[in-house]
Amino acid sequence: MRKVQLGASVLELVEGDITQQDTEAIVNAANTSLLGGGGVDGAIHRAGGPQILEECRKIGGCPTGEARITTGGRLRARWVIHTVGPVYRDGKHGEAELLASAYRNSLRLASEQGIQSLAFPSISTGAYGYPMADAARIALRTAIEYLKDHPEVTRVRFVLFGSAALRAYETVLDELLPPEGRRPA
Ligand code: AR6
Repeated sequence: MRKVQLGASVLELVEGDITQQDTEAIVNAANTSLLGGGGVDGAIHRAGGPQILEECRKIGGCPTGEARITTGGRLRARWVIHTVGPVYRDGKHGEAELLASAYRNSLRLASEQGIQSLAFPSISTGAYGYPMADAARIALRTAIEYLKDHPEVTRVRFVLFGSAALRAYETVLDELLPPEGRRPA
């Protein structure tokens, strides 16, 4: 668990289940069809109920690196931001830029919709095979950069599945923002 203050905003790392978060929005690690799948995607549709899928059908898909929004159905979160991370091949097929875009476009959508708090899973690090430490670096760097210029987003939480994932994100955060000189939230 880590909590750091970045200007007017808070960045949090927690271990847990994305479907249980009380942020205004949660982010789904979807695929380009937006029609559901396993992992985070399956868990969100199961917990949120059929309304989310119905809205996704109307949207009609989402290219890799972009993001779309639906309501949260029965979830605690009012909104679900669906984004599509890259399938990891060898790191030489634009994966890093696409993963950064997935985070950035999700954050932009939150700003546009007046959503102040959102929770991300670790996009692309399950079925899509992105190495955890590399993905954590991109996720955290992109969120920190965004929050510098966007005080309207007051809370970004990364919800990591399992203690190994949490540790990977904590290690990267400590590299990017060394604890000495950091302002505790
Ligand atoms: N809460 C938080 N994190 C979770 C949860 C959960 N409930 N369940 C799994 N994780 P994945 P991807 C972690 O596979 O790699 C789907 O079929 C998991 O340990 O959900 O972007 C979609 O439809 C991993 O670290 O997403 C796509 O086809 C991370 O979340 C494809 O998988 C992401 O794992 C997307 O693959």
